[in-house]
Amino acid sequence: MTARYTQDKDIAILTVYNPPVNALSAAMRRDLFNGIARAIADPDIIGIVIIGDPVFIAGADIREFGKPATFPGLRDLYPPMEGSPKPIFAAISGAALGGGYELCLACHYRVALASGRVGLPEVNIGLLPGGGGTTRLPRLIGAQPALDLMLSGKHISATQALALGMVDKVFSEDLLGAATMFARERANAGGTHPVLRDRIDKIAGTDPDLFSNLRKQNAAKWRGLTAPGKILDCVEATSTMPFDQAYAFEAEAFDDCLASPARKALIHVFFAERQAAKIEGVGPDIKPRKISKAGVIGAGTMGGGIAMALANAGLTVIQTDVSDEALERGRNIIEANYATSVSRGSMTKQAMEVALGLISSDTDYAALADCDIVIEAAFEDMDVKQTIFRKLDDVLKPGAVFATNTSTLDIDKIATAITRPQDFVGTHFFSPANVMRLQENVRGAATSLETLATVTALAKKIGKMPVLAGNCDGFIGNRILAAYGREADFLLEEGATPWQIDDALMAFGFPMGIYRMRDMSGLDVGWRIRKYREQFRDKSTRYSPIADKICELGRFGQKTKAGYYRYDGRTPIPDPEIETLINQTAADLGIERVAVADDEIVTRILTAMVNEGAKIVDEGFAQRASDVDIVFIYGYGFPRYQGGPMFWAEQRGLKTVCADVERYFAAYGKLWEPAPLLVRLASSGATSWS
Ligand code: 3H9
Repeated sequence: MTARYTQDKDIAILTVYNPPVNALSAAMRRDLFNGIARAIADPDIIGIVIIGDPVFIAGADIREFGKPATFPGLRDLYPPMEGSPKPIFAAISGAALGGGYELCLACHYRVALASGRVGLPEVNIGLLPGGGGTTRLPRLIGAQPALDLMLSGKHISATQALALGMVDKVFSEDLLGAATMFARERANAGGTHPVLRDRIDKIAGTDPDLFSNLRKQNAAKWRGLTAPGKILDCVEATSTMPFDQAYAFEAEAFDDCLASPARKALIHVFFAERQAAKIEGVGPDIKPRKISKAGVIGAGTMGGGIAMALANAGLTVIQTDVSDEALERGRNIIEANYATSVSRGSMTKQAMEVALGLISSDTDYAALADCDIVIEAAFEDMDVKQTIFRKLDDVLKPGAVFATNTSTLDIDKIATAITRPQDFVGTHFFSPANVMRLQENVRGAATSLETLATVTALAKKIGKMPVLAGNCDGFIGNRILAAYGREADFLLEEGATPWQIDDALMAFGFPMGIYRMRDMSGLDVGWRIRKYREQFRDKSTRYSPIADKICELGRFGQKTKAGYYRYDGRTPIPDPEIETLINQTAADLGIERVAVADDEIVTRILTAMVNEGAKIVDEGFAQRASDVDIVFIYGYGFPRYQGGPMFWAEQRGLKTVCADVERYFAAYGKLWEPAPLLVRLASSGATSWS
């Protein structure tokens, strides 16, 4: 039974139970529908309380979208509730989200535990609150605040909801007892009970410009998305039409969202995010170690960002570096970064002071002795890192986690420096580490499951998205980025320009093209790495020298005011000098440059990413294809509404993608060797990676 019916004298109590989050599944809708009908029919009952614990209801069951509808749907359940002759009370503990809060709106009264939360987050999964949310919430709190909630998808606390009028009462304890008492009191008071469909006071006189202004302001932000614009349309309809007409309008708009490609992609991402944190072999028996004190080695940009991310989550942090001067420089940068956040209003002064108070520094490794984890973010050099870990091995307490932020080095080789490799792991953060949400955790040959569970839990604690990678060159993200960059560079030789490639990628939805990104992060670092790696490179494969030639001109990107583009401040300007350099390089290589279409650019780059991603999954360096999607969405700006490269491949058709890979392989050779997993799936007619 997903909605248990009990009675407290004259009050019927419906307790929902559908773990883990009380999603409104077909069974729960049916049980609620029947329970409400039973209570209405029982002459001894004067009021009905609906309660769920520890979550009220997290919304419609997302797994059911796209499947055939079953009666009663949410839109069949709510009108009879609203029309009930006996008052219905929602008693909210934990989250009342989406369809869960819409159920509350169809009740006559809403009460909550102080720890409760409410919200209409459908926009995050490409939908709109289609169970009456867009028609009833504006009637309760007005169009502007309702839009604020529905367009942001944010959850708010019970106290904030009380202030907005979204709940009628907040209790600090014994929700069931308090709600039942409140229900009895209101039911006995007689008279009519408030029904939102009848209210117009909050929507009367809504400024019609509100909608057109929001549409204009957000046009760029909402590119590729259906839901935000439809939410606006629905609230506009609510403000101008009778309830039933607006309710019907909402149903149609919901169906449009449901049918949109973005909805499919965003729901894929929703489940992929939750999968990413799961590690094969880590069950409830493997407990993460407690982390409350962390060390960070290196006070540079990366170390500083990591220290801030840790302190922001309330961890005590000790930073070390080779000298007091280096530590002081690092501290100044951290202070300046926090000051910027305060001046932008994204952090309070008080929160800044707390965070700064948690970060201390010391040049002596002995200060790290009782740290629960130490994250090394020093120079990318094997000897430097091994020396650091050797010293840490001498001082760190038993059970401490040794983590490296390396993005390019073999973590098993680094781990040979310590005597407890089971405690060693990669934690690859992305710059700026206090902002970017990806944390690629890298498993070494000896890393224990407990260590992996610990860094996964740490990522969640500090608000990062953990993804487990294996120890291959570039791990998941940079290995695929290399394939992406490689094909972009070849396209330059074959006829494209940096600005054409950037514009094509941005039209696909990337916030920035690859060349603007390279210019922004600086070209010299990659150049240095390429020079070091030249000794290991397979000389029989194609190599584009364009990036090296640009660096040889002293053009290192934005910081030298010239890279692939030249810069006026931070504005990139296409540079004929670079076009000449590209033309000359192509001529030297004997390549005849011809026009390349924008969609061929996007297809070739994404196909290269997918082929590499499939190899990574097949070789066991990623646990699942959807992890690759999460890495690219969280670490590299892949548009969320496109679902990630592996999802893109599923939508395009694995067979088509495989045929493209084979076509490129025939044309360009070795670097396009088809991924065996892709070939296997395409030839078996599979439509998905799993
Ligand atoms: C909607 O309501 C449409 C209506 O307006 C109109 C209809 C006509 N369904 O996040 P967690 C699973 S749209 C199915 O790790 P937490 C989740 O996949 C809905 N499953 O826990 C995971 O499964 P697994 C609008 C769901 O404590 C498990 O539950 N509502 C749903 O960190 C635990 O989830 C939303 O968008 C669902 N609705 O956070 C709310 N929700 O264990 C979506 C969760 O197999 N949910 N699961 O990996 C959330 O925001 C968070 O889950 C919540 C709990 C805050 C509730």
